[in-house]
Amino acid sequence: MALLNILRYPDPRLYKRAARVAEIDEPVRALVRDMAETMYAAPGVGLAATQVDVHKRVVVIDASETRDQLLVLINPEIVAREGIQYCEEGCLSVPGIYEAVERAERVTVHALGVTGRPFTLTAEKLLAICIQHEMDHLEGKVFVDYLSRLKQQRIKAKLQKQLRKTA
Ligand code: GNR
Ligand code: NI
Repeated sequence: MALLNILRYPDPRLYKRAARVAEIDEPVRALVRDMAETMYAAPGVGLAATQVDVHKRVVVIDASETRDQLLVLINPEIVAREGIQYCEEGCLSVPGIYEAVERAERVTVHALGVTGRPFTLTAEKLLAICIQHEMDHLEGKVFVDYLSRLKQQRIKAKLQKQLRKTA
């Protein structure tokens, strides 16, 4: 097991589109294990492979309060969306920034689990938000991209300042 390095906004690698997983082999299973470990350690509610510079359609999520409900989504597709909700979102790639984003209230997602078994899940509340947030990462999209250009500039400046302090 290993903790993976999480890319930080505005790293250009966060803008790469992830490719579908052709086969769930041992390297993919190892990636899932390392991503789960990295998400729990962060701690975060979800993590997309894009954030650890692996451009494959792999997501891990745990939106439970007890942190024992790991959800693995490989090649996820949203097949239905309904309603609107707003949430103050954060992102492990954009540390310390929280901004309201509009999302669908309910989504139905079709994906493969880590064993390769296909499943369909309908989610709402935080889980629905997280599924949409992680699937955006796979498309090379970060929640900051939904904000005004002024806010995007301010966030970039703030993160650059943080980076200089820790360098
Ligand atoms: O840990 C996370 N919390 C969170 C809170 C509100 C909306 C979305 C998220 S996802 C985020 C982890 C992350 O960056 N996943 O890509
Ligand atoms: Ni994120």
